[in-house]
Amino acid sequence: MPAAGQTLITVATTGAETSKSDVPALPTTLEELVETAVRCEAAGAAVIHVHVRDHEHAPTLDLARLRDTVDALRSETSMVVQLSTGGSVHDPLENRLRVLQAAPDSCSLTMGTLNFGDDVFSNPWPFIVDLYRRSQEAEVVPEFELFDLGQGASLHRLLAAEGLPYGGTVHCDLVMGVPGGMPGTADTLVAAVRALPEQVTSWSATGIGRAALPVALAALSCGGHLRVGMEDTLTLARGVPVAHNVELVERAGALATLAQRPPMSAADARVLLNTR
Ligand code: KMH
Ligand code: ZN
Repeated sequence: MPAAGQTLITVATTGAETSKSDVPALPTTLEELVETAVRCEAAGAAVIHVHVRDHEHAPTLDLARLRDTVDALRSETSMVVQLSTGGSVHDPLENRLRVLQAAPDSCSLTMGTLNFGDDVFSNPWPFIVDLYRRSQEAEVVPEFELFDLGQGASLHRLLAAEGLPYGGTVHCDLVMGVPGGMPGTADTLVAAVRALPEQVTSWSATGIGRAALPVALAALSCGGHLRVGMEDTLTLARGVPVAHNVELVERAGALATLAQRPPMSAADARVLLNTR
């Protein structure tokens, strides 16, 4: 079993929102993604949250690319491979359901619709239930993404109606600071953690942009785990761009170590999340 005093670090390397032309350091090719994964695992990341890009660096849910990505990450790292089912705000729901066919270890599963900057990130209830049932059938461990307090209430409803996920553990990630979602403050984090269903066995938190550090520090103080990466944060400080995802993982690892909860290995993350 992973020691209780260890921190799961997830790296969300790429996302779907930032363009390669704006941020050339964003890993968008398979080679860049694998290089990033190897360095981030060595720096303490145990889970990789993956969005795939096409040959023009645009977000895609192409199944062959997803499969190739899962295969490459499995062969070059030991990390838990988590595919995004959120995709981009423009992806049709049916394409997002198909992500499970790429057989990742884990998938993200967002617990409600929200304004997402100037866009809408659509997650209607029937889609959530459909995706959840498919994750149970496909034996893929979901990570429940909660962008606001109401989505925590929806998780209560889902677990009560549909039972536990594949593997029997329940892991959530609080995504804080999206314009349209809950703010990235310590007060909000404490309220969100208090409102989690009793079935939750572990949780992490993510602060978008400027919320990255306050959320990481609050999460560590409350016994939570961390998600960091260029999907969520493109600067280390005002005017200091992130040159490589590993910088964010190293910073998270240093904070966790300072808090006397050093990063856990990928093997321990597999036990914590009960992935295959
Ligand atoms: N790209 C956002 C619309 C997830 O990966 O599941 C959704 C997102 C969440 O990134
Ligand atoms: Zn994502």
